[in-house]
Amino acid sequence: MAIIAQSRRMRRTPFSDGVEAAGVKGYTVYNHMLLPTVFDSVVADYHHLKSAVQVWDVACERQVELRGPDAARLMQMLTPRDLRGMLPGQCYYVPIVDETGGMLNDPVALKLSEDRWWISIADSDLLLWVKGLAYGYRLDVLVDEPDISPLAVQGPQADELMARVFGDAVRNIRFFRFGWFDFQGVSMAVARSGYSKQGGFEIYVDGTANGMPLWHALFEAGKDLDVRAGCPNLIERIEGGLLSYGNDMTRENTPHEAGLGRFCSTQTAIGCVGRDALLRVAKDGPTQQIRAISIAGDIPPCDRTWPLLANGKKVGQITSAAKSPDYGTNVAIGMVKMTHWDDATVLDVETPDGLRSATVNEKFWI
Ligand code: THG
Repeated sequence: MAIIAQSRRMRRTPFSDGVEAAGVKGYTVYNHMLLPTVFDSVVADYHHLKSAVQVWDVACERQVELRGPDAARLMQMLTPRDLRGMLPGQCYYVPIVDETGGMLNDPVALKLSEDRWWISIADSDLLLWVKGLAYGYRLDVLVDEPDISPLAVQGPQADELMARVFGDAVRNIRFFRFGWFDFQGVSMAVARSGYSKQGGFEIYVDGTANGMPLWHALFEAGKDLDVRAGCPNLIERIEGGLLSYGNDMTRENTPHEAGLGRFCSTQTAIGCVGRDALLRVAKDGPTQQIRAISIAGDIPPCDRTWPLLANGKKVGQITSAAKSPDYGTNVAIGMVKMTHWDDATVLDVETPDGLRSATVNEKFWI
């Protein structure tokens, strides 16, 4: 592919200078912002992520902030996950749906207080939908995108590196919880979360100007830990079953089809705009659903959907795929019709390079 042009619409991040100095080799665009995809090679990055610690510029995980007396009400309008038990300091993975039950995003929500929330969004313009609801329902809430940029620290040595910069108390942060930690006089939310299964943290860096000082502090503190710049890794996230909105599911899919039924409590999520639609489809259950799939042989990069076939008839599609060094096969994510979604079902997949054998392989994600 030819080089993609740089411009203001493709926003840089507070960490872009550090990312470039670290030798970034590829980018994607996510929420109209640069997101690194490779530093050394995807395979070398993968092995390093699983054995050391990486600092990731995930500023493209933009925050939609809700502030005001109606913030909690608006938040519940967005998601079929029941938020009544959620406490300040918690993060929830929340499917966001429209009035048809179609997925608009799959963010992490942070409850800062009853009347202040951050929605850490995946790649869709959720701000517009949220602003529209707030305006249309005349809610008493401010909706905007604050100058907050997540920086992830991921990998087996993440606790050690974070403790050196923020103090030993970060070790006590529990999974999907956050606390407030000081960096050079600025208080920042630090959560135990991140788009990998290797463990780690996300620092919600407050203020563009604080980005590079924190970047440098992490690299200075982690020299002997072999800390490197990294990024969400395609292979590792497929192995771990972490979904990518826009790739693995879109507005065409319900949360149940996306395998996110466990994050829905539609019956009690009173006020969710997609509630009626989801109650209807949740009753019988989905007729297609996301599955882990292994693919034999050599495959090209997956830059489009690949049809899944049974006896030549389409029964689904592959939405993400990559060769896994540790699993010794190509790992993939696909949407499969219920007639063919049972574990160990063997199908054909039509890649741009020809037919390959594909097997539904539930054990990847267990
Ligand atoms: N962190 C933050 N914001 C984000 C992401 C993130 N915004 C964009 C994108 N990632 C949103 N998508 C996901 C997908 C998966 C997870 C988080 C965000 C995730 N899932 C865990 C899992 O499935 O194992 C845990 C879910 C749970 O148990 O609650 O972490 O990564 N800030």
